[in-house]
Amino acid sequence: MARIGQWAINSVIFLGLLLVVTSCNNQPTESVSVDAQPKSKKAMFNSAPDFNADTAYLFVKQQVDFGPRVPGSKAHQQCGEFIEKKLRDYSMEIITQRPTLTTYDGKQHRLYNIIGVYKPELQKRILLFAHWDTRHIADRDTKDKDKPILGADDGASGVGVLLEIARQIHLAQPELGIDFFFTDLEDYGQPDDYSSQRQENSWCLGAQYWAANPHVPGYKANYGILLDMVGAKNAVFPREGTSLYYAPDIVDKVWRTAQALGYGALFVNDRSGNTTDDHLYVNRIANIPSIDIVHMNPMSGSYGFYHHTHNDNMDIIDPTTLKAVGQTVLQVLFNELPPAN
Ligand code: AHN
Ligand code: ZN
Repeated sequence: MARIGQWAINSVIFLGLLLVVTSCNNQPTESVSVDAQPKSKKAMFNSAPDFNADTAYLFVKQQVDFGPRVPGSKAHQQCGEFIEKKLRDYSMEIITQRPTLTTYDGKQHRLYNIIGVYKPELQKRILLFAHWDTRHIADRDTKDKDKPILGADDGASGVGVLLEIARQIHLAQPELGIDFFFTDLEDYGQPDDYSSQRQENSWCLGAQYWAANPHVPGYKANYGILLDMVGAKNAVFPREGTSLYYAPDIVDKVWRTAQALGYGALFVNDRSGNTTDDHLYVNRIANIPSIDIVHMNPMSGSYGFYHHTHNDNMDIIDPTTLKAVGQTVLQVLFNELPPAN
């Protein structure tokens, strides 16, 4: 009896609340017209720090100055130490992964994955990643096809943007978990004209390893954002197919943010085909919904003219592009914080 009595009281309270809620909603003309008004940037966004494109550009140049960062080379080792040093400067916890892996050509390479962890104690986490190794051959060039490329865009640009974001995060100290993952052995994939049997999974070895062996057992992030070739002059970033398949809402969030910031000329609504990039394995193996901001021609489906050629040097890097990408990602991060009104 007492139970039923309590139930009746609860029901009355519940119905009462329902009435209050309904009656609040029953002032449609006013509330709808307020909601329908275009939201200003201030209303939509928390304030985010100003991404410094000159610093990001310097970080790109500093990597390129080491020379091609081909796994196993001295420049590769030096660049890995450079990334670790920066993360240490920004007080990140650093974890490296260094198993020996076999590439498509039968060679053994010691992987050098680098993860910088910001606020490891927080549950809510965003994963930011970019590959830092550069391709061992210029297989899309017409000359010196067997020589390694500088990878100013394909490698250094994504890392440069992430390091500048890490610097800004260290300065602003937002209450949000962020993992900066610098993947290795992304670009040592099998060339198109390679004689032996086609190996679909010969690319992205560092990301594949991490996805199966995360730096923290049972690691989870709310979502991931991959940056690949984010520094070229006149870059365009279509909504990429693999990203749309696994994480359409994240694509939407990031592209809308970019467009609201005024970067709609770069972050276009056109879709591209599916790319095999580090995010594929983070989605498929680690089950973390992840997107790729990657410079591709949405019509032809091809990457920039410089892709995997010796033209991928500092001449094609434009700080304007680094700014658009870096500011967008910073804004997305700060929008994850409670509104600061
Ligand atoms: C392939 O070329 C198979 N995937 C593109 C991933 C990549 C290479 N991104 C930069 N370089
Ligand atoms: Zn590449």
